[in-house]
Amino acid sequence: MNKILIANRGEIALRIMRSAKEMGIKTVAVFSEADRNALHVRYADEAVCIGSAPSNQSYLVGSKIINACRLTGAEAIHPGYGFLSENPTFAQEVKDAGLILIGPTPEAMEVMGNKLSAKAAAMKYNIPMVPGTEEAITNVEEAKTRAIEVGFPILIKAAAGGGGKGMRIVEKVADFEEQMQLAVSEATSAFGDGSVFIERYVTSPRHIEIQVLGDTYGNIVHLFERECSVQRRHQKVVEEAPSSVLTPEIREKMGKCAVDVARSVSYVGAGTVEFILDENLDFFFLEMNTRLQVEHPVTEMITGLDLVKEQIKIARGEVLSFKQEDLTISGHAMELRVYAEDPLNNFLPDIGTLQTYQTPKGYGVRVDDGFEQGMEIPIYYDPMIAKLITYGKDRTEAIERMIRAIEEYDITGIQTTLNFGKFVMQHPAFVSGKFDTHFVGKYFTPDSLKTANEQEAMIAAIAAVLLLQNQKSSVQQSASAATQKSNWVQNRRNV
Ligand code: MV4
Repeated sequence: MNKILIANRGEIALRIMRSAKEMGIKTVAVFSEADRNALHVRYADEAVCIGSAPSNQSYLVGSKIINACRLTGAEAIHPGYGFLSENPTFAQEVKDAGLILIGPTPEAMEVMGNKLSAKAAAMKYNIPMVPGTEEAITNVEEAKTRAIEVGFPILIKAAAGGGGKGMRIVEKVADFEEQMQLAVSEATSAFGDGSVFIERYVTSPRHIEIQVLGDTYGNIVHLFERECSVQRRHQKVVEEAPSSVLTPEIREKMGKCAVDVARSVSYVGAGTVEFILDENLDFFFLEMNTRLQVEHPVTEMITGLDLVKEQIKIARGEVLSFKQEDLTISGHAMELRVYAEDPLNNFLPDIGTLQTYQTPKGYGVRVDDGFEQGMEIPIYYDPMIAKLITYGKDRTEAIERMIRAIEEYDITGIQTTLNFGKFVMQHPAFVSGKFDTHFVGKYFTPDSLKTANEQEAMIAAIAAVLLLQNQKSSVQQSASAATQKSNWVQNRRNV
């Protein structure tokens, strides 16, 4: 493999190119007209424009990407995450064109792309699953009977859905019919497939996922878990590895289950098996994501592996160079997704120019981003600006380092979720490790950010007064120090 094309943009395109470069592999970028000056275009050895800004005219058009391979002689495609990464039709087209997709087979994507077929495949291995229906239900009366058997509250899920799309919680029998009809029509319009099924609703779960790697010889290992419970409307905000609640025993059991789920579709490449964990620490398989995930860096930090390199080696037909027993967890990693969104305004995307953009540096800090100072955040794509990742000897150090890194990060021109991230890192529930998927809804209001800012301002004011009292001989000087201090607080407000 001498040259690969990266069918993506932003931070993940750069992330992939960096590993390819270290392996001596040439890279080809594709870009839309909105990304002409983007960093991933400059970083690549070659770049091909594949269309106008909207992704359905560029990054989502498989034929344009395959043509760009022909044009440049790239032999393989890395799809990153999002866009075409989990599209079995594209995976098949790549194969048919005589190219290599750095990822799983179209068949594995197809099975795992539907929650019901994913559960059916996993069933062969006795994987724990939430009680519910094993097939799509269409008859409302029959569905209601099953719901009563399963027990309320229940969750109606769209088979074709994913990442929380097309889910409906039903608290009591009386609401069932209406909710089911809504779920079916929602699923039909969103996915062109109205199939829905029922599960008992686990009310306060933690969202824990296991990273797996499989080679083309049937060797499959897991790379431990990532805790992703801090999310807002199914958008993950903070991820960490390892999870603070898993015991070594549960970790081993969950890891084995994840490997079995992967085995059920002869999984090749990097994938993620998603579980929920209830208050009794019982876990249940939910779905499998057949791509490299956004939050993969936390796994890299605690295992010392480069997941992109592993993906490329697997695609080249190499045997995994380690066994399960060779893998251990070392230290703790945190990731904060930095979005161009305003936490004080219901997380509305905030577009504009990065007037100041200075990333944090130093020991244990990693920033995966795709922008630099002076660039504009395009409106056409995901509003994620960067991933701020910290690593420490333990969870406390990773958190302390994250707070330090957030304070060092300097972004002006747009509102970001950095201060929201600091709120999370300082929250007693997060610090103690006692939280679930309801963390944000339960604890966050815009006032929690204002309060933090006001407290900082108050401390600065008290410090200024003390300074004045203690330095009576140089009143003039102290007053100016107080002003400076309050300016400093002012400037920190949006950091
Ligand atoms: C669940 C669940 C509770 N019970 N299934 C969300 C993402 C998708 N992969 C599946 N998800 C969930 N499935 C059962 N049977 C809880 C979630 C869930 C969630 C649900 C509502 C609101 C926020 C959530 C955040 C994470 C997971």
